[in-house]
Amino acid sequence: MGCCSSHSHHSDEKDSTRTKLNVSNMTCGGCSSSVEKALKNIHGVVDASADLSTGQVVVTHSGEEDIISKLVNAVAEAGFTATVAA
Ligand SMILES: [Cu+2]
Repeated sequence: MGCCSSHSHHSDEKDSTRTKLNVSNMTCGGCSSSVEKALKNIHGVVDASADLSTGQVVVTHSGEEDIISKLVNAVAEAGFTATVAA
């Protein structure tokens, strides 16, 4: 016990994953901020950053299995269509 001096983890950050979503019909800053807001409301989402020019949203989130469908559903509820980018 207590032998791991090199073992300093910063809680959640290590487990976070990034997923890129392609979101259709975001046409202005209002659209991208509603999408970001919808995503950030999901438990497990750390950050969401939408880029209007590419239509892509980069989401930083925890590694839960079902979170991807939560992301897609939240975007749908905000009135947009999201697909997971390759
Ligand atoms: Cu808009």
